[in-house]
Amino acid sequence: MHELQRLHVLMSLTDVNECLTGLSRCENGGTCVNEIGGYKCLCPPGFTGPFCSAGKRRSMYTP
Ligand SMILES: [Ca+2]
Repeated sequence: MHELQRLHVLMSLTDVNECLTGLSRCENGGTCVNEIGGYKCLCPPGFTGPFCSAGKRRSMYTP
C-alpha cells in the first residue's frame, strides 16, 4: 500500500465523525461534512463562516 494511503487509513481509524456524535456546530441549517481531523459545514445560501453562523451581507463594504 502506498505510504500516503496507509497514513490516510490510520487517520480514518482515529478520526471522530463529528457529524454523527453531535459535536458539529453547523448553524442555520448548514450541512455537516466529516473530514479527517475535523469537519466542515456546507452553508445554505445566505450564510457563511466556518459554522454558517454568519449571514452574508451585501454591504457596500464587501469587495
Ligand atoms: Ca472528523
